Amino acid sequence: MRVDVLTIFPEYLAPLDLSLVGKARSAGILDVRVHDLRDWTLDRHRTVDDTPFGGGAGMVMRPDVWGRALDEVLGLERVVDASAASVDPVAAPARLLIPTPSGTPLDQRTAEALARESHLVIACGRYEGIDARVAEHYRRVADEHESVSVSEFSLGDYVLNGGEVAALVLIEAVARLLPGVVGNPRSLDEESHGSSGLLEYGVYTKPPTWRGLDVPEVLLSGHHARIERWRRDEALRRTAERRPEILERADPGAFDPHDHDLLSSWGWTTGPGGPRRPGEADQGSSAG
Ligand code: JEE
Repeated sequence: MRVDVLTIFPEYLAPLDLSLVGKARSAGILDVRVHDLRDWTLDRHRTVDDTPFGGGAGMVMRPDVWGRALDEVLGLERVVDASAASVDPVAAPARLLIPTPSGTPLDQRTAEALARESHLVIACGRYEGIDARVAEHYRRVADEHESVSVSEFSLGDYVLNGGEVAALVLIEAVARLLPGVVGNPRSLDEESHGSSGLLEYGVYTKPPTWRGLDVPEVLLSGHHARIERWRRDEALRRTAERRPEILERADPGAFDPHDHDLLSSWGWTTGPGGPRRPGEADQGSSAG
């Protein structure tokens, strides 16, 4: 997989040389190239930003600089040449990914989809973000040529100073899914089979007693079925406490009778519509 990152702070991406991502890169599974956006400026001061139309605080990144950079990195100059010569577009479409606080939250499903792509381009903005016409333009290019697709994504509901951390997060989430990257090939399999969308149960190792805290006895018992049930209970308990919306959106058929008993003991109601948390008014689906 090829990943291009465009940023005014290339050194911010230095962690990509380390650990898992670094190994994937040396193994030739992942080819990450970090580009300095200022290489596509034309003025003596290498300007990438300007004041916002309509007023307001801060600066906005200019679309002309981003356009020159993205056309080149997305290989769009080549695509125009190809269509002029009536030759089939060359490679699979590149995916243009734009981190922004107003994007769709990144999730595992998206990471899995991106891991099947051959070329990602991540456009890291700074200041108050990138002129909105950049995403709009490349969406139009996508509609006309199918040589690119555009996704604006977010890491969550908090404000960062730029898209670089989001690029690091996205690359790590995707890189660990690439075939041949994870040392233990069973671990990804267990990841997709084990969870069922619930939060993970707690994990323990030696010593069996540490600072007065014991590893749950069932985990030392060697009784496989009881261990599996305990882990399921723990996953349910954590999910109910920390992320109740996950249980409420889950497939109602995903819960066994023991799950129902547990949820009831915590004050949840379990009906044909799936689990409902305690103290929540019925949101109802009928118009009345
Ligand atoms: C990309 C620039 C900084 C700061 C103003 C803030 C007003 C942009 N989950 C995520 N949080 N933040 C980002 C992210 C931040 C970025 C850029 C991603 C490029 N910035 C910036 C302030 C503002 N707005 C929200 O309320 C409205 C805009 C991100 C991701 N991914």
